[in-house]
Amino acid sequence: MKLYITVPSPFARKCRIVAREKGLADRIDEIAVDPYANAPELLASNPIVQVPTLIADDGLPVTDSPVICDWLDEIGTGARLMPASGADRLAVRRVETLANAALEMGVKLLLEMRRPENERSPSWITRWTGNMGRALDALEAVCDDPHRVDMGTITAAVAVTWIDFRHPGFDWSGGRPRLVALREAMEIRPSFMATRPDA
Ligand SMILES: N[C@@H](CCC(=O)N[C@@H](CS)C(=O)NCC(=O)O)C(=O)O
Repeated sequence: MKLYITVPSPFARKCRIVAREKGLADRIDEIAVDPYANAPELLASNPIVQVPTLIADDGLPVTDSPVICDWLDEIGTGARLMPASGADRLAVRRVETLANAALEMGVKLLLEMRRPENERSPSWITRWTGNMGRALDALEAVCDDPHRVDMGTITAAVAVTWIDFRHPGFDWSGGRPRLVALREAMEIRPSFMATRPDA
């Protein structure tokens, strides 16, 4: 399999972590590409030219990190990171979705901040920042065990590390001790240490 990535992308990092947690690292070639330059191999497999994009064993592309991670969870070894059904599945999905929401707001904010100063919208910046903070507050409320490893907690830890990396002026940790503890516990796992966004 091939996985198109950028090293800083939190969505790609999540897939790389899941691949390692599920014993699939040796089966996946990670290929760094520049989505913003419309890297031809990425453009050929993903119409919206985003990383991560997985080329599965059948040669067909799989896009969107939750879908890629679901597939890796299914074909890999070890305990399921996403429970197969029922209330447990919904609980993990809730955490995953909140973490993704925080990330999506963080990416919108980053892109806004990268525009020339005279083109930036103060009202969008306020909105994306507020949404990102509220998503983190909601995550704080549900991440009650820093040592649980599943698709939700992996996404939450990836999200706070990326927000800290890309938005160093944003106080993600103040008043969020559970997220601090979760990040500390997760970032010492080999899968996290091998995929640091600042590598
Ligand atoms: N919903 C997507 C989001 C992926 C995404 O936003 N990727 C960014 C990098 S962090 C990207 O490729 N941006 C390039 C672009 O949108 O043109 C996922 O979960 O995989």
